[in-house]
Amino acid sequence: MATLKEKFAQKIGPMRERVQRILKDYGDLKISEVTVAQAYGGMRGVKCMVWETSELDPFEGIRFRGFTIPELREKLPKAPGGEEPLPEGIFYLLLTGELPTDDDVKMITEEWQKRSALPDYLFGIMKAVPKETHPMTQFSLAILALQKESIFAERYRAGMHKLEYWDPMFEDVMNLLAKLPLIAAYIYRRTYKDDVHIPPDPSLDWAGNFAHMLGVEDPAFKELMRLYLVIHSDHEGGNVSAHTCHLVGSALSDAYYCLSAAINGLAGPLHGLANQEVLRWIMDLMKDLGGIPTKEQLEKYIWDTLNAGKVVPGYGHAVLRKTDPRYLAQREFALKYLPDDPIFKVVSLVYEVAPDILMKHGKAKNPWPNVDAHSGCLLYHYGITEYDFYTVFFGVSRAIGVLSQLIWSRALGFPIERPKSVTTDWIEKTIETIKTQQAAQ
Ligand code: CMX
Repeated sequence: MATLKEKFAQKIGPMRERVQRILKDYGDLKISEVTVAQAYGGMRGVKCMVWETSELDPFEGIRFRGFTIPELREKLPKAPGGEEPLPEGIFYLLLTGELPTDDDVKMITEEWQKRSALPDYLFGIMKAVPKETHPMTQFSLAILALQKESIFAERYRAGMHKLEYWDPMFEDVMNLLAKLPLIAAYIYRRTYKDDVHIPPDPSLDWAGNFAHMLGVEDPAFKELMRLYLVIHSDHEGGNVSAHTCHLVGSALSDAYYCLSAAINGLAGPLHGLANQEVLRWIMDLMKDLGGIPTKEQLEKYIWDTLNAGKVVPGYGHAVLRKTDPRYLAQREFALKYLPDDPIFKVVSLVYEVAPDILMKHGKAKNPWPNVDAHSGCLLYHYGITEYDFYTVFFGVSRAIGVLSQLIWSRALGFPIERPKSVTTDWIEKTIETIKTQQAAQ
């Protein structure tokens, strides 16, 4: 049976030819135009990047290599006795475009176990960081500290042909993904559990072992981890973490630099950090209102949030225009495993009340919940009550998507990214020139 690397290598040649043919025959075809509002407004909707691993439709939500989340939950291999898909499977799918077999997934689990040991010097570096440092900062630092392990950087220094770039990138990505659950669990236990650590269990899959090392042994939490780490893995290329990874990688920075940078972007409250903000907002709300609120109380609370010039965390999206299917998958999980959880009840009540209010408020283009509106309540239910850690889960998962694309970007020889920026002076002059031309017609 072909290994994942052999399987991937077979895909490179035909894909390179496909892209070269498109560029030769249609390189000048326009697929997007940019308005002044887009230049000032975060480049929303400008099609100017290629991302192979997933695609986001505003109304349908995410498809991973063409598969929706319900399809993945059905078709990807599961742990023995489990019902949720294994993250090893989504990595295989994102990288190769094909659904893996049970054996393919088992091979990745074994491979990641072999590569998972953390070097001693990393613990020395981590111990020097104050425990109160935000877990996302610790996570980014740890990834960056491992950069000296980069095989890509070493081979580049030694002199490597461009066509080989993907090979050491693949090795770096495998090594890094293998280590992320250990790094994350180490940060969690060091920060919140008196620095008492739990050794990995080699009989478990990647996500199950992560749950075990965190110290939560409930089998349902292992299932949650599998689902969570699959659904957060990729959300096409334009979001801050994915685009950051892509941009940094385009300078031929190795996977350690790229992922550390992506994690820094994910740590923003308008992106991944929203998951901790949601739980903080809900806990404050329950404290202020003395438990599960009535609809009227909640409506007032949401209006108060908006009138204070703050966002309702977990709601809205730059691309989506309906409820995020990642929210719905987590809601389904909650309905099955924790229907009576009080925080889940509040999350459900917010879902009933907030969209109408956001529509009346009239600002957010999308009044529906995103992935972050739900994840915290599930983690809290299983005892992960430290919200500041929540975005680290997102980061472990997001690494799967952005690093799969990074290997493809090197395999396809994507060049350094360098869009053109303009000044407000230039925009004003351009407006004047266009107005003069129009008047002369
Ligand atoms: N609550 C209040 N106001 C909101 C809002 C929300 N949830 N979502 C958008 N708005 C506001 C924006 O702040 C903006 O206001 P201004 O015109 O005063 O600047 C206006 O509505 C228009 O924004 P938009 O075009 O609808 O949204 P953007 O594409 O600019 O931003 C996002 C998208 C996600 C940053 C925004 O909806 C938001 O801040 N949501 C809350 C934070 C959040 O949940 N982020 C997580 C997103 C998912 C992820 O990446 O993890």
